[in-house]
Amino acid sequence: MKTFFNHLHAQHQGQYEMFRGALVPCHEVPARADHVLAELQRRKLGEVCAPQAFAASALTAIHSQRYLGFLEGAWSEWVALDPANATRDALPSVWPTRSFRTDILPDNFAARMGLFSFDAGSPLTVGTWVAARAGADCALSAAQAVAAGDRAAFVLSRPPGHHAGADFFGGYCFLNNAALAAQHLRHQGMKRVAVLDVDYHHGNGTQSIFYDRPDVFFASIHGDPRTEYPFFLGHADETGAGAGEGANLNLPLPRGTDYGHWSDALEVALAAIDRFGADALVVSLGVDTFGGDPISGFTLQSTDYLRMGERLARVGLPTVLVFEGGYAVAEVGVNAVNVLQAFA
Ligand code: OKP
Ligand code: ZN
Repeated sequence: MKTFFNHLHAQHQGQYEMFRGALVPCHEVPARADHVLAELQRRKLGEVCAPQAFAASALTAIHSQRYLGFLEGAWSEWVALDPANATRDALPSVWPTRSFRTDILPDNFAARMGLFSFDAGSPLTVGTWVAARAGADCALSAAQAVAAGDRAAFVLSRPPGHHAGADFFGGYCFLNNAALAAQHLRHQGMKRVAVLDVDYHHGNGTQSIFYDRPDVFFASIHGDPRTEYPFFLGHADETGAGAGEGANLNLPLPRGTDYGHWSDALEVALAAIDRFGADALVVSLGVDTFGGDPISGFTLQSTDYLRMGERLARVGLPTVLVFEGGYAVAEVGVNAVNVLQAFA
């Protein structure tokens, strides 16, 4: 299995995120991807490939033009406000909630940060655009390889993507790599694509992007949003809208869930994907379901990721696996690569 990787991921290096009234060090750090890469190389699993450079049209297939324009220019705007900002991360602090207008783009930079985001935990830094753009190229390149006949490909990118919507960032995510891969598979002729999100957190961005579409099925197994981030989406009664009715499946589980119960939900998701009749599969592969994860609540063990990979391979579909969460930094390489090794 090829891995698509670009060292530019490390250009996105947030310093702090807002947590309980304080700025605390970021969980989403460059070392995460470096550990996965090192473990892949240690086990000599497949070839590590640089991505192709895709045109902007591949991004506008998923994200709005005004959001992409904002993201690309955000750092220069931030520094133009005050040269001292060059040493600080940009974080939003004001949002247009219910009753506010989002159709008029404010001139004020802080206002636009809020318009295009949903939390204060996702710092925008000098290298955010470059890293996210290179990550998107990794996702598109993996989809390209799979559309051309590869059995599977792995996207080793950061920042992660599944919380990012058509026109917003949040949850450490800026460009939705899984959605870009799914859309590219569609563009390359796959008629029906399923996205399976196994990250601990509900993939609200991916769900919202495909919610009214009948050609992309979204299934997610995650911590119950009543108690877990991102809180405001991911309930079991969200089944799709309009032409997409029936093409969305959420399987929220309580904190403390172990692999035995988690894998029961996986069987439910895979049966639904089978009924949908997908031609290809995109897996949002977060390994923050690990018992040692510092921000999550399931109790999967490292060997469970071998069982997960083996089961995903048995689906038998051409598959793009996209790296998402996983914040137990010392274990993230072993856990992610266990999935890949068992899959292969
Ligand atoms: C991103 B991905 C923890 C607050 C939660 C956001 C979590 C984003 C997870 N102190 N912050 O789904 O792994
Ligand atoms: Zn997560």
